[in-house]
Amino acid sequence: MTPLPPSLLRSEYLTNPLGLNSTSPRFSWILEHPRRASRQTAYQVIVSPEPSFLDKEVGDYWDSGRVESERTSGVVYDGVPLWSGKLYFWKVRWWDGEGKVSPWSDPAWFEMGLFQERDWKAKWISRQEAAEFSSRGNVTLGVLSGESIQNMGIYLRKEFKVKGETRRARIYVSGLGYYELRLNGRKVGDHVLDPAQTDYRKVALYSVFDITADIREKNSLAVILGNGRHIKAYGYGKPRLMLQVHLERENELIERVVSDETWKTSSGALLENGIYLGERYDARLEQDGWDLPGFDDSSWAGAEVVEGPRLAPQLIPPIRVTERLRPVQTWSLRPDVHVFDFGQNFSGWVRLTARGPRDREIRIRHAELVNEDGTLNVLPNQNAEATDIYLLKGQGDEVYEPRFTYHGFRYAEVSGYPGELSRDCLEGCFVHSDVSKNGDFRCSHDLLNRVHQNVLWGQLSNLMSIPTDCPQRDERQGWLGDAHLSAEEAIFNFDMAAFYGKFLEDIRLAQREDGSLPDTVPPYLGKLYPADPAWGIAYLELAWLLYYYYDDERILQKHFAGMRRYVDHLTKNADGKIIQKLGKYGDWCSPGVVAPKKTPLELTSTWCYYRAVSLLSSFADVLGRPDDVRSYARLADDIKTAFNAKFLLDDQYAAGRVGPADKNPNQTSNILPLALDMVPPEKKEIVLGRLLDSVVKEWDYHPDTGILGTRYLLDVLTENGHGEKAFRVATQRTYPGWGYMVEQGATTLWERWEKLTGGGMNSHNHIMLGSIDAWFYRVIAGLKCTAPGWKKMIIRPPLFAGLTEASAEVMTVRGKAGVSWRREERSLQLTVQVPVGTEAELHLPLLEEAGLIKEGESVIWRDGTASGQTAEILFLRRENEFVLFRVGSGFYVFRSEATG
Ligand code: RAM
Repeated sequence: MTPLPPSLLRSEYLTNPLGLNSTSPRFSWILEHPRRASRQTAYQVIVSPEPSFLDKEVGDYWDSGRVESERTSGVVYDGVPLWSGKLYFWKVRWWDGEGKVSPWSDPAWFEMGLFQERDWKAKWISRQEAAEFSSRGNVTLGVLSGESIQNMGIYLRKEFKVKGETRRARIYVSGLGYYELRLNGRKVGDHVLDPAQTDYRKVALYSVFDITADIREKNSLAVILGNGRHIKAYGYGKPRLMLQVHLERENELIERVVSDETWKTSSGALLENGIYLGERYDARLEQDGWDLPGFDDSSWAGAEVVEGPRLAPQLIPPIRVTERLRPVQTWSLRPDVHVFDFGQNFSGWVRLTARGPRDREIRIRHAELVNEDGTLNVLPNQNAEATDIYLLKGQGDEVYEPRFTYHGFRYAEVSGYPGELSRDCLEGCFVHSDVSKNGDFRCSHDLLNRVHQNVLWGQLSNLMSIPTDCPQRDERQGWLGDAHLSAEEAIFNFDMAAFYGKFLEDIRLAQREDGSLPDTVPPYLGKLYPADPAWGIAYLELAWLLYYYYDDERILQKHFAGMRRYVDHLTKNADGKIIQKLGKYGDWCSPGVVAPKKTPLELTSTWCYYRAVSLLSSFADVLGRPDDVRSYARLADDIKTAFNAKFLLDDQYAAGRVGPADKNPNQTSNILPLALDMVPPEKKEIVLGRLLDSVVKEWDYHPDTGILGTRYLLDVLTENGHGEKAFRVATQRTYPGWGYMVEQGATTLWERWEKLTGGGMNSHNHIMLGSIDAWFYRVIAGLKCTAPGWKKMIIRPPLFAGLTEASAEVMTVRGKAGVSWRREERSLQLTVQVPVGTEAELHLPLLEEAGLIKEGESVIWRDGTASGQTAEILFLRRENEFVLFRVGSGFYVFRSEATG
């Protein structure tokens, strides 16, 4: 049997990437083989700008030759230098364990970005403030204070002519804070809230669009700029644009159209825009045809050339409108005030269709909650006005969708609507970074399925080109704690490689000379240095997860120096190996409180210090730096000793250390050292016992944990033989717990365990308690990655009373890993999919001592011993009620039967 051609080819992270800037892009592919237990033993990659060369199997830019290697992801280009802006093709074939070679894959392609500074001929441009005043001076909406000028959309335009046929046309564009780009009257691409957020002092990201099909003889480029995060309050100036069009003719000559002082600028219908504020769009001020060739822009002012940051390509999935929701319920508060319930809390905006008299003003307010009388409860929005206003021009059906704002909401209140407001007039647009769905989970327990859905909605609502804490209030920042605590769950569900890769770069750019990091990245809030170690550790945790799940060593290489500087910064702040001063939030938001009352900040900070140093030591190991491995391992050991000496008192950690009255065991203080195996072996059972005292006796199977403890609670219970108890905690419907939120009508996860409807910290769409979802994949479905890049995995269906089936699927870097199991009274069926190159350890439950286990038709276990051995299914050992086998790649169907 010959291996199948590789499929799903990716260059760098993406299937069809435009604008790569790494001069050594990486290649990945997925393998399939009709035979079980297959693995790649060698590969060959060829690269050429000429597709016809690939047909002849010639890689004139790179021919890797036959490389003996199992690597199927992140293979680094090593050919002749690549050209800026050029298109390349590549393909790959592979050899299996028997030395048989596959056919070549279909070709894939990638295109380089403008990675040399001299490629950029365009200039950053904006609109002169003075002109803005004079042209808007007679608009009497009472909004022309200094701040509102900031809030006005900036309109820019430029026409150009093209002779002859264009073979290839590209636009490279960045507009800070946000832009909408139009070509010949139509929006280019489907990105919204572009570009991705960064610290604009240091870098701005550009997108690349293929516009070959849209080029005419006469063309007009039109751009609206919005504020986004590029605002004075954060130390940035007014919005600005950088744009470059490349046109390629038959004769290969490249012609450019660039942003410069010849562009024209004006204000327009977008009178106000702010992420928190919302928009005010006055359709009466639309200038017909402004985005078409031939428009008379003689009254428009010339653009002003301004300074701007360096550019880098945006390689993360763009923010898009990914789903359109219809209202599920609606009611009226007054004859012209209506509330719409979309049935789901989400991030985005409302698309409005209206027909009515000129001058009519329609207002849309957004809220996560409603009061008992049906009015909106906007308290969770805090200072975010979250109101979009549209003024009708009075010409037929008018459709309005905001551009430069977004809201976190389930309910929208519409006032001022002319005529009958039917449900068809409103659509909820779900807006977030459009990461591809990579995993799937389902089980027989409805409540857990609902929690899983809430996690998905919460996770996506908080992917806005950076991982945010919430989408509704005037915050929405890249809090590092929230980011790393939910990252493993995100990685199971979505392809996060590029997204977190970009965020790590944001973190790196935010690092100060002294190695410290801020709590939020990009550091818009400025003041948040140095981070609480439980937030700052995101730098290492995210790098670790990217390495572990995506086999991405380059991430470790790239950030090793920065991560080491962060660890050294922690060391500088340690006193006798204990970090006393850096903690600010610690085990944030445990039941009933925001700041931790039971878990000391020194404990969480020092624990993170230990964790960071241990991670750094293992990164050094991956990167082949033995001295660093040893020295950081030694340091980790010393921290552990100091940690135990300071916090392990009376057979438990930190009891009575915060409040003198609090002598009871505290969950998080005990969970954290157990999670990292820091507890001295002779004390482990006792400490675990104290944790169980709290979870079972004091809290009746509920968490008394904030975001740190929650991340590890279920895992610590499960890994120490109390999976059944963890399951009970996970399935509680009473306070505090995930099921309690569901019972209270939550459609996302909350920031607090409590149901809070007043002001203060009570977002109903936070993701920081979302780690439970990773536990669903690993424990409920029983699919666990145990070596970097899913080289190894363990499949182990749990035997929890009340759970009869579960399944999960994950698209790993090696291909699809899947498990599906179902338990009946006297049997358990388990189907397993193992990717090529992965080794799976299966834990098959024995339903009774004299049980029988079969794979397909062959018996592999009978009467207490392994039987019918095959090369594909290797018996390992028996562990209590589980029999362990090892299998290679392929699809398997097992059945465990009670025969007695
Ligand atoms: C809140 C955020 C976030 C948390 C910080 C410490 O403001 O919502 O979730 O990380 O506090």
